[in-house]
Amino acid sequence: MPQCQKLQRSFQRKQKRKAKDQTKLYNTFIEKPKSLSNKPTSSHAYGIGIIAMIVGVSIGIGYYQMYYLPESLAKPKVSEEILNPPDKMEIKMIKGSDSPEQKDNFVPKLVNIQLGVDNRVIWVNDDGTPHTVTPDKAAKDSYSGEFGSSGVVKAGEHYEFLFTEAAEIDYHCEPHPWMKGKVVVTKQRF
Ligand SMILES: [Cu+2]
Repeated sequence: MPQCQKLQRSFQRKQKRKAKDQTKLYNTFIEKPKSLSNKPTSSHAYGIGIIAMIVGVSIGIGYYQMYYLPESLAKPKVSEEILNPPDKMEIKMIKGSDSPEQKDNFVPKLVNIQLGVDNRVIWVNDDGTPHTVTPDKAAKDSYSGEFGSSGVVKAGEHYEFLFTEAAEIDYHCEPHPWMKGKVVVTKQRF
């Protein structure tokens, strides 16, 4: 009989263990939906990521539109009569300008021009040597940009600049610093 009891107890222990294992197994199945229900938190984090990205992109676009675009594209509104003045001013780099002995080079040396009248200025190289039109100190027109020839103006060629605002510019020729001139731009007098 005690043998029988022993067997019974061992059987009961086994049964208990089995039940325990089953609940464990059951719990892992129960756990699964739990871990699935964790998904919303991860998709929540995903959502935050997307929002952060959208905010970042719109800040970028805002910056582009507010600061970058106006810098690069916005040209000031210039009246039609200034964009297409009826007259132009011609300045000649006369023959022999490359000689420091020669008094005249940029002719006329001083020009007074008026916006809406003759604010288009053309430097014509009538000399046999290349020259430049270089401002003594950097000068910029808000519409036309930096003033001055980029590189040399070869013999027979010209440099043109449209002034759209009042300015006073002293300029010279880079290879021949004795060649000097001045442009004074004023608003139209009525
Ligand atoms: Cu020169």
